[in-house]
Amino acid sequence: MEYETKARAAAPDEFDVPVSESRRTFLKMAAVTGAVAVSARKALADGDIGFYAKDLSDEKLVDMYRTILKIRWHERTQADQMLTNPGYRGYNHFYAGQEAVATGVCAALRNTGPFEQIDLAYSSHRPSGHAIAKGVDIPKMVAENDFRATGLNGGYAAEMHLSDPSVGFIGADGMIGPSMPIASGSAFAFRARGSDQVAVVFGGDGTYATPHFHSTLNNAKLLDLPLIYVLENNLYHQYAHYSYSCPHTNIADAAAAYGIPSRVVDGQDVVQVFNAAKEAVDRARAGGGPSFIEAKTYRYYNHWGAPGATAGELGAFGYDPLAITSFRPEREVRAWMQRDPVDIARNILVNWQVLDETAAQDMETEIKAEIEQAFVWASDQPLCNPEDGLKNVFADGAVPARQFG
Ligand SMILES: Cc1ncc(C[n+]2csc(CCOP(=O)(O)OP(=O)(O)O)c2C)c(N)n1
Ligand SMILES: [Mg+2]
Repeated sequence: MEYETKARAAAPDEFDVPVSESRRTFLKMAAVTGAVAVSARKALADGDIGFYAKDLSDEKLVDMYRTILKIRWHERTQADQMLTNPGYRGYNHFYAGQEAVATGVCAALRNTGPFEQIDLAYSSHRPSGHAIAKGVDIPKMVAENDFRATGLNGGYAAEMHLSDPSVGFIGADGMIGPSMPIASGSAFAFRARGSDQVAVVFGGDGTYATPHFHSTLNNAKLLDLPLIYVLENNLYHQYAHYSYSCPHTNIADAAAAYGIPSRVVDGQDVVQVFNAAKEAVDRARAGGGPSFIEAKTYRYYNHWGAPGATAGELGAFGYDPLAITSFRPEREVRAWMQRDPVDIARNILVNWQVLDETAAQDMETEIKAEIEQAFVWASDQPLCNPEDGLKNVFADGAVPARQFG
């Protein structure tokens, strides 16, 4: 079939893994009979986007599902801590509901190896999902978010300044916009050095209204940078619908003004996100310049923290005391929760005979326990010293001038 030839021709060695004959036959038959998962059909129907996920090994697919579960249980466990443990200092801009975006994008990146070879991800003020998907050490991240000295960044960064260069997670950013030009700086360095690395930047629908959005896209195209802008459109910035600050229904339409190819994907479906990310990564590595991906998604909690949430339950409903009014209808939250990224990923893997329901359930139980253990470990760790707060802000001594070379 046409799409299969295309996908195979474009698949580099790292993804061109042997697929068991039975699953390959199953996928072919499923595609022919139309019985393939709805998401996969939609990805094909969307145009010429490659159906790359079908070429992934079972291990890689299961790994993606596990990543989604890790992000989900990190969010839920932390929300419960915030709701029930008065001694807990941590906070978060929760990512629950958006897990398939970070997972699908980072699954298409090179996340292990020497720093000079791995791809870099720049995050936003909502970083925990991006960090987990890029491969940070979860217990250390949990400790960091609670200002513990043994945390990822010594307890001085916490949620909005998390970073872990060892896995190419360059960092969260509390400001809306600046991470885009900084990420394009990395992409520029890759080009200047002749490296095939790729820089990805995650930003929300709110970034459209910043100057950084427009200048970054313009320069990325003019310089043909290996930059992928992943715009997570979760409909709201803080408490305002994105239509208040953006004239486009699909923000991806704005990329065309800068001559950048774009895709709009269902951000609840990890397969669709992966397919789009893989296409963009291939383009960037081959010197084809930047790409823009808009993932339609939704956050289950309120903008910040856990107001409106109940311990033990997923999501926050109704009035957010930090907002002036109830900014989104409860029915909208519940409708999006019907298209849950965890359920969608599990159903695809079960449909593809990669996992059965029991194995999927066991996996979830195991990951939930792992995350709980991470919080228990972190709660025993020493706190950082407030008097050392300015350490690591300025370099010690003189810094020699350096030219690119
Ligand atoms: C330059 C700047 N202006 C305002 C803020 C306050 N602020 C924090 S998050 C946010 C909304 C971001 O919305 P969006 O980009 O859609 O991301 P989401 O929170 O939906 O993930 C704003 C305005 C900020 N952090 N930085
Ligand atoms: Mg938003």
